[in-house]
Amino acid sequence: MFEILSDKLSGIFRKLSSRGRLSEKDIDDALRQVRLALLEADVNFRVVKDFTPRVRERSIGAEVLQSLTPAQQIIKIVNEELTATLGGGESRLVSSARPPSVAMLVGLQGSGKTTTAAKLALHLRHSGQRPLLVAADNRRPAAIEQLVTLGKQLDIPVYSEAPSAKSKDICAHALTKAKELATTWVVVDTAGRLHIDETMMAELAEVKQVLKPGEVLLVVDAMTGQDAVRAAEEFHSRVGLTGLILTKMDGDARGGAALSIRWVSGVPIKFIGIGEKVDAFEPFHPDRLASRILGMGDILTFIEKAEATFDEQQAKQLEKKLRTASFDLDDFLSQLRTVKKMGPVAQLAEMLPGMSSLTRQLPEGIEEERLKKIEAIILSMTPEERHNPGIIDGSRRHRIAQGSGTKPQDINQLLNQFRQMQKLIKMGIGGKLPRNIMGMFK
Ligand SMILES: Nc1nc2c(ncn2[C@@H]2O[C@H](COP(=O)(O)OP(=O)(O)OP(=O)(O)O)[C@@H](O)[C@H]2O)c(=O)[nH]1
Ligand SMILES: [Mg+2]
Repeated sequence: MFEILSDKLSGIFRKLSSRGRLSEKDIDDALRQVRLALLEADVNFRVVKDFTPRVRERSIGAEVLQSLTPAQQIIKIVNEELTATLGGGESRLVSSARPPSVAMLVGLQGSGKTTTAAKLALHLRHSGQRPLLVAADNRRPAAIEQLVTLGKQLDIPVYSEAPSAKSKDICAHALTKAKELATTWVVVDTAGRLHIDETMMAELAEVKQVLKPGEVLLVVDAMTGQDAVRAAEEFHSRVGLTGLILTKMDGDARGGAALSIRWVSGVPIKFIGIGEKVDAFEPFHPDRLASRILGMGDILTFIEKAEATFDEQQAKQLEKKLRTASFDLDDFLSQLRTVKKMGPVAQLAEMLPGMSSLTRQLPEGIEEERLKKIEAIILSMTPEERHNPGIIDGSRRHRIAQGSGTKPQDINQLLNQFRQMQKLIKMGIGGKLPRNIMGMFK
């Protein structure tokens, strides 16, 4: 998601930064292109109509910072306004003073409610809470089964009843159960419909009255574009929402819905779903998404993930190496191994500056097979070669190929890839403009 928009915006800003002083016309030209890029990315026209004038006004106005070039100032403004459009700061779950806190998940059919209920419960448990899942979707027996199975997998209790039971009764009983089990959170999965209709809304209102939830979260499929935005407006006016969870943010939609939904509905995005697995779920950070879209990568999220996977010191070292772009093939290997531990290469690489364009060049299925080959090749090199791949000549290449059971072309390919990665990282972090940007948003 966001690749095309991100590429377009980086292109616009690169052109802008090649100029010294910027005239009003330069700014207007650039903003016209930004406007087009946003519209092409399916951003809601109301958002676009509001966004560019905001940026223009601040850009033309005398917001002069001595340390920045004019182009950098505009990028800074675009970044800030994009962050504001996405909601400004992080919007956390609100827990109630008297446990259990209740989160009721609502949404259209197939938006990801059941999966998200499990993801949210797991997230809560990771933050030290004791969640109870409730299967209040009695429209399909399979829905109950789906949640029960997920609960078993995660070892999180699920409250369910026979499909004949009424949703509001299930919910009332679930609250009693929660008290019995002394759980701190109750996460309720409700039934979805293909379309928003009266019966659905009436049912949700009934369930809401029983649960008195502190959080009513609309689960929306980010792949459905402006339909998702309309659903958010509608649900908010009919049921009253406290937050949004955008799912399928790992998809290849243009991302306009994700960019517009907060601004149009006025409801904060609290979490995003980024894959089918139960841990593919994170709190939403507007500032990080904004800088990711502007092609600055997302060092922060990356470091957070790295920290969760190994210890802080290792993560710091990795960050330093990435920042100074001084990493060699040994680091490349250990990074690939880490990436393997942390999740799909593509997903992670998107968070690194300049890396998303690299992963797009990689063939599908790089994960397992390629990683094994790369590992074998690097392990067949001497420490000196790993540190300084420049010394690898024809005869060394031959030796490494034999040692790793690969062909000399494979070695070349790897070295090219490695050099390209170094270059991209330099451009992304070590390069003049982006480095300033990184410093600017620290
Ligand atoms: N790629 C991706 N798939 C997701 C994500 N969240 C949910 N899905 C998939 O979306 C499909 C529908 O998910 P469900 O959780 O069953 O959706 P639901 O809203 O409960 O559906 P109904 O109960 O039928 O209304 C499943 O195949 C999920 O694996 C996500 O963040 N990324
Ligand atoms: Mg469901």
